Amino acid sequence: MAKKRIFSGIQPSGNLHIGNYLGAIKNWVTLQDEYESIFCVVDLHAITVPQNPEELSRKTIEIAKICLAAGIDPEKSAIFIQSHVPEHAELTWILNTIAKISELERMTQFKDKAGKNWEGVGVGLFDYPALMAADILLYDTQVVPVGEDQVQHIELTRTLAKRFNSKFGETFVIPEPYVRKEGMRIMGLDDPGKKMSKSASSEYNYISLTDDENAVNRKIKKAVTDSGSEIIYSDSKPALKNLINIYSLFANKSVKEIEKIYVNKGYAKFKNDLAKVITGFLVPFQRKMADLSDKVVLGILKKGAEKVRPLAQKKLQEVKKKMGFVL
Ligand code: ATP
Ligand code: LTN
Repeated sequence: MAKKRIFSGIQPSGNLHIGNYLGAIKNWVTLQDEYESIFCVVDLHAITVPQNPEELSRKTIEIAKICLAAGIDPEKSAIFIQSHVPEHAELTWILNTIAKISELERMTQFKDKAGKNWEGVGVGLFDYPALMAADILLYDTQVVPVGEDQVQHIELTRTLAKRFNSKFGETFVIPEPYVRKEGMRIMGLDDPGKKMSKSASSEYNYISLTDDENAVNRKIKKAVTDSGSEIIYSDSKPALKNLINIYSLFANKSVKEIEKIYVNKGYAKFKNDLAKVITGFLVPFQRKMADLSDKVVLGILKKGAEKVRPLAQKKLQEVKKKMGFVL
């Protein structure tokens, strides 16, 4: 039986943290064996908020390095830069004519990012979900692995695909979101009520993928905990629950196993080991990143674009033909 196809994207902006890794990239690495996988560095999405040009190109390569060092295998998966396949932008324009203002206005991410005075906000930020729909629909994607926060965008993608199909005839595959439970939401180390975020005001909120051993130790030591001294996984102990989740994902141990190890051991020992588990991942990961040259990475990204472009071209031709464009 043919493998199902997945597509996912990641923005080349900000400093990636372990939440991004555990919530997104780690899942991609696992999924690439089971699915035909396409991964995209979404630079066109990044410019929906102002970007410094040098920074954008540096980050684009850096994100690709992160994916490769984390285990995305270019022999198994295609990894490429969104703007290298111009069909993404062209299909976005077409989908713009199908999407409704009221649908885009409802998007939580837009409301969060645009704030109250959204009349002055760029149109690109408003239109972000249409570009994301184009990414997904160009490749007959069946499954879209994403964090919980992106599910609303996939639902909109499904709506647009169905609307197009019913107006112009069967064209797009209707994609399903795929959200892995444990990695779903890593919370801030300084505030387990909010997700770990690169835009947090304190560096004690997150562990960056570029943090060294010292920084990891410092941040884990300072991470807030709940009252009591037992290591138990419970909704009534949100800070500890988050730390156990992080431990579990990095050490590939179940929550139950972790609870068992720390019976009568207390927070100090648990935190000490957690810091070790995290650096145990970060040190070899950072070494692999350092070993990848910009040139090699760009070569891989260009090859990835060559691999997927024919699929995108074919789908876009089909769309244009159905809509009545002269080809
Ligand atoms: P910001 O918080 O600054 O808005 P971000 O850190 O959420 O940005 P994105 O670029 O929006 O980063 O997300 C990249 C990927 O990482 C997405 O798939 C998103 O769902 C996932 N992700 C981001 N933060 C977390 C988190 N705290 N826990 C799990 N997954 C996360
Ligand atoms: N919006 C997503 C990134 C993204 C994406 C996509 C994910 C852009 N295009 C297509 C899945 C499929 C984010 O911010 N994580």
